[in-house]
Amino acid sequence: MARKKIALIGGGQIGGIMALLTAQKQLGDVIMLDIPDKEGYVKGKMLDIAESQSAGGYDAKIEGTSNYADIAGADVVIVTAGLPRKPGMSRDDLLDINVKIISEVARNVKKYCPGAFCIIVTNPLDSMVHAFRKVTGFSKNMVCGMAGVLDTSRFCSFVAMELNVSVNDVSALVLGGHGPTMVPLPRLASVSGIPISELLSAEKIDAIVKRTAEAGTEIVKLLGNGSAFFAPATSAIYMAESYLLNKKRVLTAAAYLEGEYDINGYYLGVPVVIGADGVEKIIEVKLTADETDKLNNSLNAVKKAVAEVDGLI
Ligand code: A3D
Repeated sequence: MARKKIALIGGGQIGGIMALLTAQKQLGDVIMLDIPDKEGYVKGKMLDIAESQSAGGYDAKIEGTSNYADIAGADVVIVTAGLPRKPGMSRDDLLDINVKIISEVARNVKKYCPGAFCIIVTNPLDSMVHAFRKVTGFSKNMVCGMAGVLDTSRFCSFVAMELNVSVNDVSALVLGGHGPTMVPLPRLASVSGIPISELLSAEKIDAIVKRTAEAGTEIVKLLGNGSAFFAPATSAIYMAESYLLNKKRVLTAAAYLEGEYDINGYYLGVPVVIGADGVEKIIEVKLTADETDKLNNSLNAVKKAVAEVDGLI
């Protein structure tokens, strides 16, 4: 059986970690693509990972390129091509430049790997997924965005840190667009089945909700240059793994809504099942009136960005 092929478009911080994780998890062969100016850089980066394999005990073909023909036939495409934030920037400040990059990437993915499951990571996330699908015309189950896995993972980490318990016992759900309007749902968060409201005060929970919504900005400030990459890379590979191994994990992704949550024609973070058919199902959680208001507020922010994108492509 031929090994699966994973194409990573964008060979920067997130791309590098994703390549290493893909190799270590033995998900398939990796081809990393970046712009011609960075061809040597990505070739070197991938050769470095290839040379780690004997010592690391994993085995795959790992290569860098700037030639789109080399991604032909990829089973999964993960896109991080574009600019990351600098301190003081919002994700929406990246829209003008990143929409051009995403459009070019989308045209090439459509040409060379029309059957791929595509996970977009480039910010501003929800509108970039919209742009990618608009240009490719791929079916909605094969195009989604990574943000909810990361936002949920951050929420779970903060709960675990506060309670001094294993993060593996914390379960949570964060909906909405990937930005300050995201909607963590503390009502549904638990530690081994125990609602967090039984373990933490309302003030503490409120602080965790706020920290989650600002978690990306917290890292941007601390790093001083660029944005988070370990957790985003891990989150995107979590999604790719669920597709490649038909795991049917229930996770939050930016998925295309056609009536679910009373939303039509937009990508937004909602719980989905990812398996061999891509986004196989969107799960509709019954929300309270307050949660619905917050989700609609988040949708309005996404709508604004999507309108801008539609004016540009
Ligand atoms: P960075 O390390 O700068 O890597 C981006 C790479 O994209 C660079 O190597 C560029 O050369 C490359 N690139 C630029 N233009 C093109 C092009 N036309 N074709 C191919 N490659 C190109 O950034 P990063 O890896 O830290 O972040 C990548 C993106 O992910 C940024 O837009 C971030 O804002 C975004 N991001 C999203 C999340 C989410 O949760 C959604 C989290 C963190 C970062």
